[in-house]
Amino acid sequence: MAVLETVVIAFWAMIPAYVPNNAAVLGGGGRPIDGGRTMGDSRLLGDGKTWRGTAAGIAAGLVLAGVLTVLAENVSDVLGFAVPEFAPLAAVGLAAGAMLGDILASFLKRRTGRRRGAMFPGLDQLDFVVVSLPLTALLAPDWFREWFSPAVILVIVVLTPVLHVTTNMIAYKLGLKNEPW
Ligand code: CTP
Ligand code: K
Ligand code: MG
Repeated sequence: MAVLETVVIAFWAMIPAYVPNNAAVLGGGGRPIDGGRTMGDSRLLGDGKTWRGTAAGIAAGLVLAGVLTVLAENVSDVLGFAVPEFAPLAAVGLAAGAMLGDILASFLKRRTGRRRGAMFPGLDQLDFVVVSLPLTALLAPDWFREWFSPAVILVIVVLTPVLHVTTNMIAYKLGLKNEPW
């Protein structure tokens, strides 16, 4: 498989997992998921993980998966190779998995003494990949096998931190996010 093809498929397939994080920033606020509960000296998750942000994130990921599915055939024609349409369960795995990964990361941050907004290099950039890929493999195994070759997964692991750092820096400069990570 050509390098460009691998990169395009990796990026396309991961859009429904990339968008939820940014949508959660825009849609966040209101009641925190942990309801203010603590574990030990720290909040269970913290005020940065809200029901509204999570719902906005998952909804945005599902909408994007739908839009890409409508576009897939035409884009494939133009590119000369196939990009994926999203099976419904694949879309759910990617979008919900991304939000779940982000929530689990906050749980780990609180357990390791990090306050809301503190950075955790590595985890911040890959938390949503670590959960969205296995969840998608579980919910839509055939779809996952068809599109997520080892090469595509490798590109995702390399490309995701770069994209994450870039988009969060932009969101910070625009005043949408409190920290640039
Ligand atoms: N957000 C939300 N719900 C989520 C994820 C994010 O409401 N499930 C919103 C919150 O307003 C959050 C912002 O998006 O402050 C930025 O997200 P993130 O960087 O993940 O949260 P932090 O505030 O940095 O908190 P944490 O330290 O727990 O990651
Ligand atoms: K995060
Ligand atoms: Mg943060």
